[in-house]
Amino acid sequence: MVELKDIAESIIKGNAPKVKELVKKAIDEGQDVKKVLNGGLIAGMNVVGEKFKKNEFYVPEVLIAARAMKSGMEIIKPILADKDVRGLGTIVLGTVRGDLHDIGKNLVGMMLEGGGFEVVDLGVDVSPEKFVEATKEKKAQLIGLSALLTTTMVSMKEVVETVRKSGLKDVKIMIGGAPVTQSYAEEIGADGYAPDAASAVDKAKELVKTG
Ligand code: B1M
Repeated sequence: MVELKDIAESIIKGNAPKVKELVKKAIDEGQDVKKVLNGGLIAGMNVVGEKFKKNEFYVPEVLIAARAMKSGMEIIKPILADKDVRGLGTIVLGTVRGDLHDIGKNLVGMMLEGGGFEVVDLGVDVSPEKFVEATKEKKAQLIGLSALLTTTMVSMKEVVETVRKSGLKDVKIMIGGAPVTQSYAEEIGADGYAPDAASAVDKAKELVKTG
């Protein structure tokens, strides 16, 4: 029987082939997919995040761990889709104009997908108009904005204003990123804020429910 802590450990070590092997084995053994996701992949990634915060890990380790997580997600995603635990809603996600940081945004996207959302990732340096366009085209219920620079946080305000003016009425906007806070979300009229990728999934679920 595969131990979920071994999957987490392989994520922390950034061992993508091992993660893939263990996840596949756990699923073949009949272990619950959501438990493998939460207790293995996400648990491992949470430790990586903590280590990064404490300066025990640097960017290369985070990237390697994220790649290992992705290799596990590749196995889990189609099963989650089969089980119809996806379909919670569609979220258009991107890093705002002027900002090229995407590691955190990518993690948020992966967690949201794992949590049951359809994610339309627009990448980095995304203009307010592009967010509006994609939201209309994909009929998304949510927009997720990421910013890592104090100088690009203002772009979030522009997105909120452009979305509100665009006629998109029931779309909720969630924001996040290292310099972003709950009070900033309130200040610019965003509907929600999440401090990390795991909370982003909870917040997205909450926003879709109240929508
Ligand atoms: Co840049 N950078 N960087 N950088 N960089 C920071 C952010 C900085 C704090 C470093 C420092 O000075 N100490 C600083 C910002 C200072 C400030 O504004 N207060 C900074 C700077 C100044 C810059 C440049 C201006 C440097 C220069 O060129 N002079 C430049 C700007 C380029 C640009 O964007 N226009 C720049 C460039 C870069 C690289 C390209 C080299 C690289 C980015 C590579 C990439 O992303 N592909 C980079 C990196 C890697 C960093 C640091 C080291 C790490 C950021 C990261 O990936 N964190 C960062 C310093 C640091 O944070 N210690 C730094 C890991 C990631 C998992 O965390 O992104 O916070 P994070 O995401 C978290 C949460 O914030 C949250 O969930 C994630 C997972 O838990 N979250 C959301 C994020 N988005 C969310 C969205 C949500 C909800 C939650 O809802 C939608």
